[in-house]
Amino acid sequence: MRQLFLTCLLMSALAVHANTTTTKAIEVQDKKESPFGESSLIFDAIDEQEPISYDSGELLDYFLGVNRIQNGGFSSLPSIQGLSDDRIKIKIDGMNLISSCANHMNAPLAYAVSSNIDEMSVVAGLSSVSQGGDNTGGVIKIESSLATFSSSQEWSVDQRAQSYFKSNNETIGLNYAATASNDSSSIRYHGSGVKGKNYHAGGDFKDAGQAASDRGYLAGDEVGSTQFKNTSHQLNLSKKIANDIYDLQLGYHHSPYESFANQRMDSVDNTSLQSKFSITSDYDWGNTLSTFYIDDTKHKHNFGSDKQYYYANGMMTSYGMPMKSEGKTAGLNIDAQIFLNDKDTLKTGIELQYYRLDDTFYASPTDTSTMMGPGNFQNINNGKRDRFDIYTQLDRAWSDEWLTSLGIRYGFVNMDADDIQGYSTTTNMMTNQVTDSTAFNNSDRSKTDHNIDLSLLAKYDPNELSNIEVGYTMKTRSPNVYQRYTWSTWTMAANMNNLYGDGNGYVGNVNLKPETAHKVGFLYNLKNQDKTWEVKVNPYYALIEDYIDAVSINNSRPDGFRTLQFTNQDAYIYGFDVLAGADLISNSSFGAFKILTKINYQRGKNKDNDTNLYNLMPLNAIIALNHNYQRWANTLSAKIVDEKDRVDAERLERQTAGYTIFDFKTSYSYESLQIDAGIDNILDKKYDDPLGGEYLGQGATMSTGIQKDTGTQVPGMGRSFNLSLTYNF
Ligand SMILES: [Cu+2]
Repeated sequence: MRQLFLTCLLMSALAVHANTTTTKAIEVQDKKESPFGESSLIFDAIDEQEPISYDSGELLDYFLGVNRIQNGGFSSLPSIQGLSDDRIKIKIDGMNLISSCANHMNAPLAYAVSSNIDEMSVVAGLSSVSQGGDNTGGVIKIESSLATFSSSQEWSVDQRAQSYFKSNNETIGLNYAATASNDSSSIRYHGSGVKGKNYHAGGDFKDAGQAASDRGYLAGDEVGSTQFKNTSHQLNLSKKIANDIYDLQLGYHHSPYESFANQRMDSVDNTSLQSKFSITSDYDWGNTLSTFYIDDTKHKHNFGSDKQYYYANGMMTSYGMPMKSEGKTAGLNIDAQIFLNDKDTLKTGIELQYYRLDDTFYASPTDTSTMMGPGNFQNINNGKRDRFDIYTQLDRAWSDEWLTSLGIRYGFVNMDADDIQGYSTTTNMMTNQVTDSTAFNNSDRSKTDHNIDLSLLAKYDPNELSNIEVGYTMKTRSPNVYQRYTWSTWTMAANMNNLYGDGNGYVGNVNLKPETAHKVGFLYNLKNQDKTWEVKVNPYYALIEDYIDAVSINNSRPDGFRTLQFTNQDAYIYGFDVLAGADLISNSSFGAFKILTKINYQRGKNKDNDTNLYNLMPLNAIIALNHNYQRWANTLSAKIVDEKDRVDAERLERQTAGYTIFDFKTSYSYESLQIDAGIDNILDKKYDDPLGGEYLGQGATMSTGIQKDTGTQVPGMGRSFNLSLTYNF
């Protein structure tokens, strides 16, 4: 029901009101809605979710200012106004999850199952310090477990079962949710499973043939390494006692495989165990939310079924390249909102986070040389990133027209990593392992950052029909463990450390500093008298000091790719986002028609090396025509994307051509049954995905077996017929 998304986008303020009945937190926030808080969009658990989606990142496409970087089948990386990946804080049920993989295969959205999302909000413009620290790009909040209690002491049970099918990659998904509740207790379970094959582009983008010398056949339009399988279970036990709601959440996520078309390796087993305990308290004087969470992730990496597995090369013989990363995260957040008087709300809180990471490349048991043996290669040994944050923010309603929000946050980040070793401790063997590891082990790796965030926001609301929001924020983020502590300049090892999907190799830098984004923005909302049309315009400019970018340290690799090292440089990003909607026909005998548009433009430059920033979406627009008639809803939409000709020369980013794709969706509900159907990419357009990265989905991907000059961008998905059936009982 995409039309509901788009409608909500334009009615976000109204949507907040409309949903207050089910969500206590929103009810309170709504009394003093902060500037820029309005870019959020709320949708109800069952009625307004995207039914045919296994990647919750797809839901983000419809938020103002957001683009999605495809990353595997179900773990996409959001990009908000040009900043992406872990520059964005993604909070799922209050948990700040960290990706424990050298390619960010288990990015946080991998754990947010679309059918299990109650509420999603994006602060795309300027985020106040109370929204979260340790980010420079914005905040995405996902709630999957909002406790709902019935009005009587009698227990009642709600169940929902859904299945869906997507023709292009033969995806089959099933999910089931059950909630048993009375007026003070709630037990909720959600389980899901999804499995998809490789997807097909809108036409041939490479020659058909064997995926690799020891692998099967791929058609010319088949995008290698895009198959996936994922299961997830979540249980919530909630209890309301007086003014408090206690919630215990247990989650288990397991993916036996998820292949990556833009990485040299694939995920061959990812298991995450998550638990969370939260207390939400609501009083006359304000409210508090305390969340304690633990995440334990075990991730295995190897060559999936389309990448060469057997390497025999002189002395070196190896079967696969087993790698394992293990991440442990524990955190405590306490946030309070205190109504000081009718004008002032004080928001204050603390955040503690503990994180450990081990990332190991196992010795190849059949490798008799010292290239991939005899010992294990320690990519990260006991990496540490611990944080402590404290913030305070004052939101003040000066009058009915003026609202301001002033906040400051201090973040303490302590990072470290233990000594490492390569496969061999005695010989470089053309890999530089001994030289690099000795230099790393002799370096001072314990780093402490003191990060300051500021938010100064104002909203002028002269009448019901227009308002203006304006502000400045300073946001600081320390590097992640991979950016600071990966150490090997050896092409093969560096290739394995790639957070960007560009095919290059990356080397960490222990002397990296935190990056600080200074952003100014302006948001103008305008409606006409009878509210039949609405426009939102959001221009912005961000100057990022010590932007964590990379410079080439090896321009002469035989495959034409590069090996780069992380470094701090200065950068800026500017752009604008526009959202507009109008009722075309309100109430005819054929129903109501509405037109909606989202326009997104951004440019970014690295000032030090005078290149464009990597992975910025070119100018793009979505235009959608919605039709609603009784229980029937339809949307026909066009996504128009300009050519990408401003690219990052340092990373050899590819240019991509412009394209337009059309989608159609229809939804009909009858009693407890809901049927959704649609066609994605109706014209089966073949196009290069501007944010798709380098195609590494097949072949000898390990070292230098793929040539940059004969390569290509990962193409987008061709036509797909989709169907979903949802049954509520
Ligand atoms: Cu991985």
